[in-house]
Amino acid sequence: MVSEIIANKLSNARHVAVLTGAGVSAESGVPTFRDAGGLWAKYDPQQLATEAAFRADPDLVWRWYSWRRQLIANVNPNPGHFALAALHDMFPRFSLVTQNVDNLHQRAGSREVHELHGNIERSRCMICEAVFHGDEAPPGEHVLQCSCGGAIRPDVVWFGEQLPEKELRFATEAAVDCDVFLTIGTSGQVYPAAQLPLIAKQQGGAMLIEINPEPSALASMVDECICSPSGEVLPRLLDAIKAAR
Ligand code: BJW
Ligand code: ZN
Repeated sequence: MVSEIIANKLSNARHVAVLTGAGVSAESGVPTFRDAGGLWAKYDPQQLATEAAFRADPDLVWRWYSWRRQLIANVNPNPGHFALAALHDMFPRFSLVTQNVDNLHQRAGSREVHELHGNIERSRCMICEAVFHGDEAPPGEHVLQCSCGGAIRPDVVWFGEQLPEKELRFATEAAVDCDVFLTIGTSGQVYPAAQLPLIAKQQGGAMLIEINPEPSALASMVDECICSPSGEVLPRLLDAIKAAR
């Protein structure tokens, strides 16, 4: 499953950068977006994941995010998350960038997680930008109001919104600097995150490795694909790197 080429390249790497997507949490029981049976097969992103949708029907959007927050609170990190946390200390530099909002990397022990699309446990006021953590803005049927009168929204990045500038800058710089870039469990369809593997390869000359049971939009540009679930691949990758040293 993990070839000698990949194990050797990784065991000698100076800087490994990782981009994760919803697929890394699939084996924890968190639905992905674009797979058959994924969230966007059942729900319309235009009605749930845009600012216009929230303004049109804040309760609907709040309820949907409340349901997802509760689902996520009741699952656990899987062996893929734990292996990524263990990989952190194995290289001179290791950068973990995620599109996920589910906190599962942090719960598995990853210390520095760069979240491109926010975090579902956080909420923020539409007017004064006050931030609320966890049960400071608990899940429920109706959208909550800030003391300033503004509606409180999930602190995630919806379509048409800018990604957090600092995190995107970090991710871009890591892509340029790394010598191995791992793209794991993402369909590679959402920009600007999907640009990062290309930047790593074209600007940084990195080796691009994908871990995904299905070919993604990035498949034609990757150097190696390990085409199996990340919860199975990542623990083996960790063992293979240890064995190659
Ligand atoms: C497994 C597995 C297992 C299964 N193991 N793998 C350039 C070109 C075209 C469009 C655009 C462009 N630039 C910008 C856009 C527009 C838009 C966009 O990209 N649209 C495309 C969809 C067409 N982008 C944006 O709007 C972004 N903002 C932006 O660009 O702002 C610029 C701007 C400029 C000027 C003014 C204003 C703005 C924002 C994007 C925000 C995305 N938000 C979401 C929701 C977050 C909150 C929430 O969770 O509700 O983020 S959408 C959703 O998609 C979520 C994800 O993070 C994101 C990516 O999905 P991901 O992670 O790849 O999941 P899936 O489901 O797609 O794939 C799962 C994969 O896992 C599959 O491949 C499976 O095979 C695999 N898998 N089991 C490993 N066990
Ligand atoms: Zn406020």
